[in-house]
Amino acid sequence: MAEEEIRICLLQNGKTNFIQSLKFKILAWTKEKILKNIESLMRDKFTHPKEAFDFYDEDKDGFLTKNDFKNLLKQANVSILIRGLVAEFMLQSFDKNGDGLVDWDEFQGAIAETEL
Ligand SMILES: [Ca+2]
Ligand SMILES: [Ca+2]
Repeated sequence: MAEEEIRICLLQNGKTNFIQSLKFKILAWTKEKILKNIESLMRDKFTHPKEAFDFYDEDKDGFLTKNDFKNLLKQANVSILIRGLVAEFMLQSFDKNGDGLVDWDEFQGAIAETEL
């Protein structure tokens, strides 16, 4: 899904439906494109996923936050228009114990699932 389609989606839907619909489109789009962008980012920049994890864990407390994911998405060239929603989605899908943070085990597990 192209950014243009997201904009059209924004225009076509009323305010009530729009977040829901946008989220749905992003879910479909995420797996296709964003993960590919992240995959190439990881390949270009890091030799091991742990390196990536440590890099984005800016305060080195062993957890990634929503902001850390936003930084990652920024470097993966994800548009600022959808970065917040995608970061939220990534956080929710990576965070297995629901504490709102992603630790190394959760990160590693999510990466294994997506075959990055
Ligand atoms: Ca941290
Ligand atoms: Ca967690």
